[in-house]
Amino acid sequence: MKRLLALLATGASTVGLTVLAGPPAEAATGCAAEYTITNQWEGGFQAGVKITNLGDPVSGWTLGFTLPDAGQKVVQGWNATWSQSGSRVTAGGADWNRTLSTGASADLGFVGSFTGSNPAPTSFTLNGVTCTGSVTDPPTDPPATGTPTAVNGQLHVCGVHLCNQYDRPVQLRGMSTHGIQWFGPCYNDASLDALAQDWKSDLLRVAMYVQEDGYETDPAGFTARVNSLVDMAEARGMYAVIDFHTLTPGDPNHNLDRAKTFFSSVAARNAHKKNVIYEIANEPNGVSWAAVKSYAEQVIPVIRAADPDAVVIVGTRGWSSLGVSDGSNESEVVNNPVNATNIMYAFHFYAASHKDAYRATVSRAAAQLPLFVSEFGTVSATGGGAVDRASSVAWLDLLDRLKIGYANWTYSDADEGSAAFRPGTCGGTDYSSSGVLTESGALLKSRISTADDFPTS
Ligand code: IDC
Repeated sequence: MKRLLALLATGASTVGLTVLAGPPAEAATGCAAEYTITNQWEGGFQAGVKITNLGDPVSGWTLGFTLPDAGQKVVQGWNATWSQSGSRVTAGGADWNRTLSTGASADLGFVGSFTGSNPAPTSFTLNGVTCTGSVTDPPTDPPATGTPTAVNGQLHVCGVHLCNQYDRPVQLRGMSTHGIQWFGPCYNDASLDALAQDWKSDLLRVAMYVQEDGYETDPAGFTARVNSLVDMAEARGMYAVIDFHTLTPGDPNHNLDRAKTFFSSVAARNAHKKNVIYEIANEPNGVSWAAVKSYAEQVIPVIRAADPDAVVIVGTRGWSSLGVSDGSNESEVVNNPVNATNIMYAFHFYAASHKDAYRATVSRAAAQLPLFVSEFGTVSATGGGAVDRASSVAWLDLLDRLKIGYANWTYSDADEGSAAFRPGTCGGTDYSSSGVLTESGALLKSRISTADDFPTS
């Protein structure tokens, strides 16, 4: 699948539909549609449609458009219920995107076939009203002074929150890479531009696996790659979470020497930067909290010696569940915290697997411990399966309310439900159009790209 799409990823074109007249003054209806061909190959193509509601809020919608050539057919679509009758295509809003407030957008996509030519669709309608609106050009890039790092500067922990240079709590919202040993091609200038500018992401988490063909196979090479991603995030005003992605084996002490070597190097190299956060152990598992704490108390001083003021995130027992996935809870940390300052504790969840009991834990623990959700998925803990929309939204609402920062697994085109991009995306150059997003990607982009409200005094 991946290879096929990569081969076919040529000839992308964009057709923005902009029509002159607005809706009649008395009618509170209106819409704009943007159509993008993401990939095209002999007889087939993949396209995205972004619809924007320019009228009053709607609680349900049907998009219509006409495929001008008789040979054009929608084969399979996503993020809506698709059908075609003759040349007219209809897409009905799905459960999760059928409510559109004024100015809100939905990203849909489909794979189509064609026999002759493949012209852009015409006659877009939303709930029967012709889409005559034009979406104002995307806002110009925020000035350098307005990026997340420019506004917030060096971060530190204050009470249970992450605070900015004005000593005020901030919530950072962003994305995690997949394993950089596998998905290196996904992290380049174009994809990080999209992350910073289109997604308005505050952070990039750099997941450097230690095992599974990761760091242990080439320490110098992986250290260099991490540093270059830190620089790329910095250049775009994003924070970088350097994730020492221990997973199997679950005892971080197995990698203690490697951690000391790695962190002494990256901390010295990046000490003068303001955008770096260190995450010292992704997901301890099959190991006691005491063992994790002992590991943390040996690795943190190594970081502090080189980079005294950076925030450090400590993984927790039971795959960073604060112990819950091992039958425990946050009290083991509250009663026996890591002996260090300026640290946060990791909490990870996968929305289809971890629900109310885990949310209750976070609600309780957030009053006592500085928490950072350095990884979560919208799907099951396998990283695959369907997006659990209701649980994901409940989680994101909770994190927003508690001002807990997060990074979503993954900003990649892995062939699994947690990936933000459709397979094959990283073989091309388009990371921005609707057509490249998965359901999970569309959800996260819509959540992360809303305006930040970083306090500046
Ligand atoms: C998964 C990837 C999958 C890969 C596997 C390898 O999604 O493609 O084959 O790792 O170990 C985690 C881990 C994270 C997992 C993810 C999904 O931090 O490495 O990624 N997950 O299983 N914790 C809970 C879920």
